[in-house]
Amino acid sequence: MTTKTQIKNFVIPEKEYMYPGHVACPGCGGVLAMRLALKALGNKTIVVIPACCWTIIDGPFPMHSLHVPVYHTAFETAAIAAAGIKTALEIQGQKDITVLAWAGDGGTLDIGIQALSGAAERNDDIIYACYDNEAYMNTGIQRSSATPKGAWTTTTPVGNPKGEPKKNIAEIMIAHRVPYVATATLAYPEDLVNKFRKAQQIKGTKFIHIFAPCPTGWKMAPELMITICRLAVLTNVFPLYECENGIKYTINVVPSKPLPVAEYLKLQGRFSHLQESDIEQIQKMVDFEFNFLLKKAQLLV
Ligand SMILES: Cc1ncc(C[n+]2csc(CCOP(=O)(O)OP(=O)(O)O)c2C)c(N)n1
Ligand code: SF4
Repeated sequence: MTTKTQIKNFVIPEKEYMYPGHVACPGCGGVLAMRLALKALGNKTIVVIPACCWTIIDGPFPMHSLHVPVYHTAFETAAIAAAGIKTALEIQGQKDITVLAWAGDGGTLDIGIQALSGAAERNDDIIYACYDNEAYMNTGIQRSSATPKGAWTTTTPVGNPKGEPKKNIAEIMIAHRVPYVATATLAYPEDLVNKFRKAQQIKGTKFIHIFAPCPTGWKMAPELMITICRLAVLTNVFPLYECENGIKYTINVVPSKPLPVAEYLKLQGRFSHLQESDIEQIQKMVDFEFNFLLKKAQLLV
């Protein structure tokens, strides 16, 4: 296992490929995620967006907030549409264009998973990024398979919160043995930019899972977005790591003394109904998953 906590002398690229004037809610994690991803990838990028908040955020046609071409596609088709575009570009001899599929957690972990799995099995040459806000936000905060156990959503109301744990999409993609899978979040922007740059250099299917809070759906103060991203990492709720070819793990941040999960939960109204015993149960689950990740990462030292 290798770990790294800092990327020395790394500067976030100044050039912007996203304009102000988009129509996201204040403090939307998905917006900063796209802004950073494009800073990493540059203007020779085509973005494929299925139905999700980003369909709206980009702006009503013919206006749009990105400085690169965008192809809007159906909810379940991000991976296959991106793969088709990449293949067509290659047939035309345009080999230097990155095709980025950019989908929410519903479009990835639920409805898009079969197209994504197909692309991964064929090792289609795309970057697939899932900005994960842990629910179907665009249609009104319904639970998805990325919603964590215990969270309030409009379909898992207080009194009947979600009983199932969050689906582990990074590990599902790692099991496909694709060349590159990584997790990222906005409180570690150098790490996020670095991972997109690395993915761009690798041929085949690359998958990046971005933890991207939604202040509206999480009932949290918009200005806490970065704080919550950092707490997710420092409590081990959302570990930052990479896996190459399904076997070589690198954990990017290993907190020497992880913070209690309660620190992360208490800032979000979607967890305000939880009892002490629920929080203890979540803490146990988080500890188990992080130890399991550490063990997997130690398998091939
Ligand atoms: C086949 C199909 N079913 C349902 C919808 C309605 N729909 C549009 S966006 C959306 C939610 C997307 O959720 P997610 O992928 O998590 O992205 P977010 O909105 O959270 O950014 C749904 C259910 C659709 N467009 N197509
Ligand atoms: S509902 Fe959430 S994910 Fe959608 S634009 Fe607003 S903050 Fe972003």
